[in-house]
Amino acid sequence: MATAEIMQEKVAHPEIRQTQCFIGGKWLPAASGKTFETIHPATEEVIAQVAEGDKADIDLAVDAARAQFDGGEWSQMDARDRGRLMYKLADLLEENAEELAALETLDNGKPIRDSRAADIPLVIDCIRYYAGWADKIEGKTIPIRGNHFCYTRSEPIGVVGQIIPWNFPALMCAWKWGPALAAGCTIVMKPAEQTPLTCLRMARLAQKAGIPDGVINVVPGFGPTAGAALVEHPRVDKIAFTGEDKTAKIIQRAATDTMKRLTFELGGKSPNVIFADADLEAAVAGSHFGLYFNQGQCCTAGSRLYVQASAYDEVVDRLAERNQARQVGDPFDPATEHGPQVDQAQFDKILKYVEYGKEDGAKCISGGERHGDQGYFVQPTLFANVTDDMRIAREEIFGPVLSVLKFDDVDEIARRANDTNFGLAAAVWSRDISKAHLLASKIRAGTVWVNCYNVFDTAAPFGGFKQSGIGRELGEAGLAAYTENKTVTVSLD
Ligand code: TXE
Repeated sequence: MATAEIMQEKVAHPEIRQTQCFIGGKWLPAASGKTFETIHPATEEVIAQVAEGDKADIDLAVDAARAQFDGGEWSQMDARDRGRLMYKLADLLEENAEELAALETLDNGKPIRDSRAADIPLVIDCIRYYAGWADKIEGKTIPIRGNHFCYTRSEPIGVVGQIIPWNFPALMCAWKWGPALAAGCTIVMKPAEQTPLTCLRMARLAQKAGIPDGVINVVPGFGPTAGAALVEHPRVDKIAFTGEDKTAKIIQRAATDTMKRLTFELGGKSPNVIFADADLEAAVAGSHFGLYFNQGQCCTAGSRLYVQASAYDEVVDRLAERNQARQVGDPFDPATEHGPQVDQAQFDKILKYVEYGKEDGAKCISGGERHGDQGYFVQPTLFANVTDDMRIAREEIFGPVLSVLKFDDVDEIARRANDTNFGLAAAVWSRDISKAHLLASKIRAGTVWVNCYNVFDTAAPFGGFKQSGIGRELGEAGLAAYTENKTVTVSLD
């Protein structure tokens, strides 16, 4: 069979191997015996029953993580050997990449071409990148006054609770495990209830890689039960959370009494600005990708597209053409570009916003309906004539709904781009490099892309200004979020 034909063949559904809690190296049912269903979003079929962890399971997992941190094998291990185990994990992830990609597509619904080309390669890259950091976390010597020798140590923060969402389940797992393991922390992770399967599979591969039992623990379950128990636990030192800003505020309040360290990576309403002097073909392609990639379920989604007045109509027309051509359908078909939303709740939320757009007077140029009659598919939707006060221009939709707004000059666009409580990402498209740099400096966001969109690299820090988050992930900054700084001062008298 020719290679091209193999590429076009539908990918088979993978076997589901791990569905229980992973605690202290053991695979255990929930203490309550309860399970919950996880479904395939393209067909709404139940694909597995997963252990429904709660407080008792979190308690056991924290005990296991504490035992490794407080004097266990992990705490005694040379940093370079921690790195070696992480390299081994990255190799095993690579060997099992095809299975992991299929599992991600089954649980989340994202097209297999994306899981294969983006999610899983980025997972491997992240673990490998942080493996290299393990033995390079250094302190300083400081010339203080008097006859003293003063130095700092970067020590692991301790047992970390990690709570992740469903939009990039395996990748969010890697973003959290990578820096935590490199720093020498131990982990209790709660994956999203919609998508627990790749995280559990990755835990099995970590076990095979030889990462000692209890260093990584995974407790699947729901937010207000398992998640809340982790946040409130007195022997957990830090919570790293990715999800909705409302949930982060609940976590912030619940973590007050134990004064846990908190890092948050939250939502956005990212402005994407196209000047009339941009390469419009590239700007349209990048803006289309910047919103519709992953069915719009990206915290960085460029959901407010501002186009300079003289280019406005042309950009809207070209975006509409791309939407017509977009292949929506079975995510296991390698030709599919656009799969279903993750679940009924997200599907309902998105269609509600489509109605808001119509009610508020925006012009629906393409899409605006459910696709088909099975699964949580929403057509790629494009609204023109959107104004800043409309709900579709202000609130995070987290779906394939693009709002196109008009602007005239640079000063006006900086003010409008910043008129939001969010500050995660932004983009500028222009051939005038000074103008692009000027606007990049004025936009209050953690990431600004110039003449590109959604370019992520494990080495570059990522996170939000304002209510898009606290702290940074990835790069050296992401590592710092898993260490405590200790100052040691020695008398030389
Ligand atoms: O998020 P939640 P949901 C945004 C997006 C989406 C909306 C709702 O706009 O439409 O959030 O999605 C756990 N204590 N983002 O409801 O609830 C939960 O179990 C501890 C943006 O899925 O924040 C899951 O593991 N944990 C975002 C995780 O938090 C709790 C990605 C995220 O779920 C908890 C996802 C609690 N009280 C959604 N309640 C991004 N920034 O990428 C829930 N959780």
